[in-house]
Amino acid sequence: MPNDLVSQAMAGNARAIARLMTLAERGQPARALYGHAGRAHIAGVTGVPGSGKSTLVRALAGQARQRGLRVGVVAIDPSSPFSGGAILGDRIRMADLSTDDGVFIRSMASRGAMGGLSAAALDVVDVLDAAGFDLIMIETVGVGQDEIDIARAAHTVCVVSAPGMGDGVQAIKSGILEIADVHVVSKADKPEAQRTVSDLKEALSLGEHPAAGAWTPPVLASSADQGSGIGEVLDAILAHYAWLQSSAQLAVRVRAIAGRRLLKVVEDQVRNRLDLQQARAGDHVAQLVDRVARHELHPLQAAAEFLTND
Ligand SMILES: Nc1nc2c(ncn2[C@@H]2O[C@H](COP(=O)(O)OP(=O)(O)O)[C@@H](O)[C@H]2O)c(=O)[nH]1
Ligand SMILES: [Mg+2]
Repeated sequence: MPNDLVSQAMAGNARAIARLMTLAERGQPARALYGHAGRAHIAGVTGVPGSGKSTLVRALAGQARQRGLRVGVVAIDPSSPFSGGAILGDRIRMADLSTDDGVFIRSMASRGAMGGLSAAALDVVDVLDAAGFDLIMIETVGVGQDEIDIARAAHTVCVVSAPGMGDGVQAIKSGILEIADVHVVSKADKPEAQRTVSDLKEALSLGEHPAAGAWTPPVLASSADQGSGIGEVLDAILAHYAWLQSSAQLAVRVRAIAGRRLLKVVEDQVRNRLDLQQARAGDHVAQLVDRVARHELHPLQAAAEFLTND
């Protein structure tokens, strides 16, 4: 059955795509799908809540469609669902996006994903990837380890900073500045935007300088309200991917992402096994815990026993 769904999804069937996403969210990704994923360009869009991520992603999706790209969006931000409204200042309206089969938008709740949020989110992205979408954007807040892990699983990370959200640049405080391949100052129609651009550039100039031949993350300003700068942001996202490909860094990054993804799944599984079994008194894990508590076993010895015998 899942194999039928996979071939239907690969043929572009939206219901099959949605069904496979639901399975992925439940911690039951269709394994047959994975071998067909790995072709899309995945871009993470992150920043603090309210920084304008959803609005930017929507505008970028419209822009990418105009360029003929098939676009997938996975939004892990239940506070701003992708429904209704127009992309102000843009010729493409939301209604056009929602009836366009070259765009697939999925919102995911950030809580309740079985088997861990980041595993589920990446399995959902795989569905769009296998279904042949060219550019897949993941919107995720840049607060919390799970969310940051998801952003870092993208080939290109775009960090959004909004002007006028208190002093300084929020991305600096939340520690996500260094994962950016592209910086976007959103809401450039606001008078404080220029200040945010210069603060951000200053903060970046204080950090480590990219080595020769390395990618230098650009700082771009965009206004979804005025429709300005959106094309430039998309250009930068695509240029970053082109740079990854031409510099052979793509394989390096893909391997690093795969390693982190595997580690996360192993961690989730170990944690689940420990949790599940601790519920039952007297079982092997509970006994190991008791023996560690009584100082009969060092935690290293108990861990070795757990990993080999459980
Ligand atoms: N002035 C202005 N407001 C914007 C712009 N983009 C988004 N906003 C507003 O900022 C708020 C948060 O936007 P949203 O995209 O939901 O942010 P998210 O929480 O990061 O996804 C909303 O009230 C938007 O209308 C923009 O380009 N200019
Ligand atoms: Mg949002």
